[in-house]
Amino acid sequence: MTANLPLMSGGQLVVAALRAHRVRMAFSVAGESYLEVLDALYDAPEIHLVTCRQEGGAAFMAEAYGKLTGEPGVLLVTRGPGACNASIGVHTAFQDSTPMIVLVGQVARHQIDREAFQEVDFRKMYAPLAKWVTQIDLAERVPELINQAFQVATSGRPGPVVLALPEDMLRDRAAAAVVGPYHAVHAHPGAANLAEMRRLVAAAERPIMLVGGSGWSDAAAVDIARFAEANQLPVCCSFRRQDIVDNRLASFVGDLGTGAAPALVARFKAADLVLAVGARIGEITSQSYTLLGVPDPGKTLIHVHAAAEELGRVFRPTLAIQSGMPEFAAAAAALEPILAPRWRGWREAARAEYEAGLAPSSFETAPVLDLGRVMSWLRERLPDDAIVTSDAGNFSGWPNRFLQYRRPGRQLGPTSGAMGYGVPAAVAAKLVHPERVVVGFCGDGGFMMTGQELMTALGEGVGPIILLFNNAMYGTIRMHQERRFPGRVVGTALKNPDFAALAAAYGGFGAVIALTEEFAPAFEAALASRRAAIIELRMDPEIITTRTTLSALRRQAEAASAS
Ligand SMILES: Cc1ncc(C[n+]2csc(CCOP(=O)(O)OP(=O)(O)O)c2C)c(N)n1
Ligand SMILES: [Mg+2]
Repeated sequence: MTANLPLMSGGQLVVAALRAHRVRMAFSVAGESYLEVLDALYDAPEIHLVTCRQEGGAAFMAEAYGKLTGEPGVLLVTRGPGACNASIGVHTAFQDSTPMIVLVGQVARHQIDREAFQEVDFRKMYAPLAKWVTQIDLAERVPELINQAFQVATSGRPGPVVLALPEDMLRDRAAAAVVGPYHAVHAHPGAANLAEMRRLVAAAERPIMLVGGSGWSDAAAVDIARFAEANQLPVCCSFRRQDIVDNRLASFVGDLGTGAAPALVARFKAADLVLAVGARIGEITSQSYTLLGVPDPGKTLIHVHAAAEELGRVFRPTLAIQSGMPEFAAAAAALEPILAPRWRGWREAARAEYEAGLAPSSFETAPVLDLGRVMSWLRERLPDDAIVTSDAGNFSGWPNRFLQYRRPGRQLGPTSGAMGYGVPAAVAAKLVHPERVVVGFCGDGGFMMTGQELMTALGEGVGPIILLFNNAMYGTIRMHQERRFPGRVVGTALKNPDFAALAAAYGGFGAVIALTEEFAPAFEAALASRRAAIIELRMDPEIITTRTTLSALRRQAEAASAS
């Protein structure tokens, strides 16, 4: 079978397999452990190799690539140190159900288990962080195992797959047939499932849909919205999955993230039926498992998920449907709508609450930089296909509450809550779609974790715009401190560099704004510069969330401890 095949090195076989699986872009920090792969990439100009500055940033870029395109993000890193740095992005891909392929250099096979230079047993290290980990010990098995990696990463519930590549295996030569491209495998909903779902929904008084998770194509997003609209069902979305249903539709009623609107939380609790599609209904979305009982949800739960293992894992559903999102959404859109549903008023009230929440909250002292007004301006200004990325932190409440997401625009945020995501994700998004507006939201804390990847954007000639919310603190943790230990601030205050000067030092565009009316011109100038940009928003540090202040939290905590 291999008689007519050319002899190739293990490294060449790796790159041939990536080509066969139609990989167009890969993110890397170089290492001597995988020189053969790098050298083979020299001869594969159709794979755009992005040279990053730290593996954590590179891994976030690969994760964001996977989230954005639905195709696995490919990451190349060196053994111990590279793999350790990369682990935050692998964990994020795991929690966020994002397809990803991680190629890690490894020590030579005959040195394994001596604790050779930078040696790590990746099967052990990545066991709880990845969907699958293996080591390719024979060059002739490279095509087989890379094919398996792509299948596993993309099928069912997507996730990261780690492949360790011993350096001497990469030098071995073998003749092996390269296979590809992969075909992701997803279940379809059965006719009986759909009929039962329709029957349960029709019997409800106060139903609510929850959409979330990964695997949503633009077409699936359109289909699920069509189903919701046809049946007048209110739809909310899970944490950082706000781009599945067009937020401007009458069906959309808000998001169940960290800053979920209290009215939506109350409404979800009052619902008698939940139709959860794609969401795992994790800790954040379920508001620390308070929205549904565990394991008995206490109401009718129809749970649709791509992975059989997720169904009945935490909540025991009335009806479980294993299905991919496009497959389910198309089938749901084709169902006969439920006519004159009883819940029309319920849906309208939920929508009215969501719309009321778009009006900025008022604070005791009106801030000179009114972030609610800034976000309202941005909501109107951003094109339909804009890509918004987000880091983790309290500042993310501003875009989450006030922007309106829709396809083909996207929201790319770490449901893992990993700080450092915002900049690398914006760089990756701009590399994939250089023609689109890409805006990355970061706090001052998160920015300083991976902000150097802005240089990667400048090196590549692409210009994401970073909105840096500077409150000179790890604000989220300060908020928790004020609630639990009022007035006792420790470990959360930050001294920061001059961010606009930092942007300029990289060769990018930098601006600082302190007043509401300065934002629009700064944003337009950043766009016009076409360079990677930082717009620092000098926040009033008192304003700790979109709804409350630090002093108010402290007063509440002190009053609670006094009573
Ligand atoms: C990598 C990582 N480290 C630590 C945390 C814990 N953490 C969550 S939010 C936060 C502070 C975020 O600060 P900043 O980026 O300035 O945003 P802010 O909350 O001030 O808006 C921290 C330390 C985390 N989520 N991720
Ligand atoms: Mg901060």
